[in-house]
Amino acid sequence: MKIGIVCQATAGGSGIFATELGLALAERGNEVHFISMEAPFRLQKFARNVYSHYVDVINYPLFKLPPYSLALASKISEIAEEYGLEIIHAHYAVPNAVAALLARDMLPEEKRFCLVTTLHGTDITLVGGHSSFYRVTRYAMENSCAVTAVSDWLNKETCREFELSRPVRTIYNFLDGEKFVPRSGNRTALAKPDERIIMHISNFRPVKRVTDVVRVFNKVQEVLPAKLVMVGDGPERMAAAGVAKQLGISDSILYLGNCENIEDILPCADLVIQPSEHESFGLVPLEAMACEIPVIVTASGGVQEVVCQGETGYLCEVGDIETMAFHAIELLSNPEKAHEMGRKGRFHVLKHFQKSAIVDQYEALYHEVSQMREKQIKENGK
Ligand code: GMT
Repeated sequence: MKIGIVCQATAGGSGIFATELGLALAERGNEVHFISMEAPFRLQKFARNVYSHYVDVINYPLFKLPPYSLALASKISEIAEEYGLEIIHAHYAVPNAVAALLARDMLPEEKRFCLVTTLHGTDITLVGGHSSFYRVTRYAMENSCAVTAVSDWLNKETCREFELSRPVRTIYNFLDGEKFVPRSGNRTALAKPDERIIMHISNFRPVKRVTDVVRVFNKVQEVLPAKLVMVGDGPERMAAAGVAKQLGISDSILYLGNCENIEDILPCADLVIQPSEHESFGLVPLEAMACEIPVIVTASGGVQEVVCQGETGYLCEVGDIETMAFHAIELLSNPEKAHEMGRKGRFHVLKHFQKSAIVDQYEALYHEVSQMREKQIKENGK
């Protein structure tokens, strides 16, 4: 099929997942066109059947903010027409799905594509729920050919918050189990031989509660030698650094910034911690589990469908520093237990979040919506 993937280019789970999905679809022989502001984070330079198109936004002085959504809509429409795209798969409702709807309406009837919208989390919980975006988010969902959510939790949240007249389907995110594998990483580049490594990976937005990471780490390093490795960047990085300074532990923390080769860094960790306010899925814990690393996450959102309590990691209450630190110390001082949990984690990931099974679900959905559209065209022509 000819498929357009519209996604965020910045380092964030939705763009990363959209990139992995697009590459997987291209490997299966589909023609995949990425449409985004710039090269999506983690998109390789060249891959067979993959094309990239970037949106031009002019910054005319009359505008306080350049209208990116309109330029995106024009680009989607242009590419869909030029390449005869059958499907546009928008990741993140605003502005991607909304722009795709406008793009579809700009095309003549016979050239219109089917729009599949995948909700990733903050597009519903933080952005879509806000009064400035509520109506437009709802409109995008009601007018897509199909809407999917990355967890049952997000599915339910969406239906509750938006009272949609149509069902949302859950399709979990997947992970490439051959890319994320347990192996001995280059630990010496990150810590001394006797230090245990706690890792946090995120885009350092307020929802990630990165200062909790530092506070948990502080309690751990009081008990055993440890290093905190922070991967990623974002608005809360300075807050994390500030708390570390107050606690006098700045020297025990490494900030690596954004890294594309997470699969090389993750295996160096002994434990991954993600103490988010909520997490609609949790790609990072999934990646960690695939590398056989136990995880500590918060029992809030769809991540509860990803991590099994006491089996593949620990789910703690949001903000419960004491319990998170307790489990971190327990795991770091008992490598056998941590290893057993890690092993179960990888097994769980390969069983429930396997790439091929989930790409099958998306392909089946594309075929289903295409057939529905053909049927509709025939009926209209009668
Ligand atoms: O907030 C982020 O971490 C980025 C955000 C995004 O849309 O880029 O991530 C969301 O989508 C990911 C991929 O589906 C999920 O794994 C994350 O759980 C989700 N983030 C939140 O719900 C906070």
